[in-house]
Amino acid sequence: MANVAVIGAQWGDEGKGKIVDWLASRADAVVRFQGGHNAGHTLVVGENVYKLSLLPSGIVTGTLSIIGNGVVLDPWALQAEVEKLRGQGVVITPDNFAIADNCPLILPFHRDLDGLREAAAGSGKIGTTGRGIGPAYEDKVGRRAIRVCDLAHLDQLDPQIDRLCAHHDALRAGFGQPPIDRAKLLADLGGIADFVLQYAQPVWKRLNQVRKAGARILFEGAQGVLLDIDHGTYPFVTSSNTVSGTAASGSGLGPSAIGFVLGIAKAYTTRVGSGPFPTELDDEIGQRLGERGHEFGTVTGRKRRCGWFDAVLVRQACAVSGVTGIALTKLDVLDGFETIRICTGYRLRGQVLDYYPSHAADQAAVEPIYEEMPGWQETTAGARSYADLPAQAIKYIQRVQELIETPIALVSTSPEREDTILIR
Ligand code: 2SA
Ligand code: MG
Repeated sequence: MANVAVIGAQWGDEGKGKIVDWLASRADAVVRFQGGHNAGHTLVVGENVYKLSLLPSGIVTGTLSIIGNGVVLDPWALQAEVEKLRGQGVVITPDNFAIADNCPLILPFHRDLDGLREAAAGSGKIGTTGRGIGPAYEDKVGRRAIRVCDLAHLDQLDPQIDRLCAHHDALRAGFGQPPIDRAKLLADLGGIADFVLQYAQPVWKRLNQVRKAGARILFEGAQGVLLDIDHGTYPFVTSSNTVSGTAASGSGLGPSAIGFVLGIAKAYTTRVGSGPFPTELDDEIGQRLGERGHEFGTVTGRKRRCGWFDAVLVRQACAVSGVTGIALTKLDVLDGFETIRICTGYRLRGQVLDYYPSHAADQAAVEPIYEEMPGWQETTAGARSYADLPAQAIKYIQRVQELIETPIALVSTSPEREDTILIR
């Protein structure tokens, strides 16, 4: 098996957790390379349900799990997640878990700022997860971040804290907030340092070593291509690059390490937070998709917006992310519909588009052009082979494949690990 990068091909929540878990059992190392604890990956293994937001999914199977430099790490959220999983019997030690020592930290004032900005934005809010992701990436790019390796040198942190305070105290004052409490920040960092440092190392080195030794590496993306800071529905995006290329820069392995890019797409579309969504259904069909698909955020419990499959968006996501094959998930949610629609193009001010334009106003204004197909009345839930699927479901999969110009490699028919159809 080649090294696989798994990325979301829509707005996140495509069911990456299940597919990553399925692949993790065949991998020797699993790496998170972007995002932070804004991700929500649900793994269902037999009777047990594991909800992960920061730890790589391989942790549940005991596979070497690595948080790469491209992630932003909230050390307190990490500690809470490690404790929660240990409570579920998961073993987490420096043998099976490592954190990049050049990974930037999410600090309490990042979370505050995320919340203050969203509250002040009113109807213009992004609908973030409120985890401080954006402000932490801003500090990384602004060269002010405190990184994991700094926790080993807290006595040398003064100049960095000066820079952070100069930047953040001004912002905080604008929201009527007191300046950062330096003593408390240092004490908090001192309190968490040992916990984080036991796992910290130059993971690029470990990854290159295991790669040379022939290990199969799985890169676990979070969110989805349409939330990518460059290619997504800007400004309604997350603050990292979610495309497959980030698997290289966010882990310390070059692009040659990625053999197969597996894009995950739901058989319909969902989105949480604000921003354009051409095929959104504000009617009882949307409601039905949400209920049947249990469309609520793993991390925040937010209700997800639902709509028909948008082949234009997924085709574009596959193109910009170099997707080799797609895993189509939650097919069973479409069971029992009289007819099913697929968006094949857009209409914008009298013109027909075969791609999603970049400008926010155009993204909001496009009207979907639909193709209609008969649905199927049989249940596909739990199907484990192509032969188990109704003819109309197979036609739907084949039509989607044609429209997205990318092979469908897997179809998932329930949250259960083994309810997966391998197509090629
Ligand atoms: P942020 O917090 O700065 O990354 O938010 C910016 C936008 O990115 C969206 N976003 C997500 N969309 C779907 N799923 C995400 N992860 C969790 C999950 C979400 C949850 O998998 O269930 O529990 O609500 C995720 N993370 C970020 C977010 O909605 C904003 O549109
Ligand atoms: Mg999710």
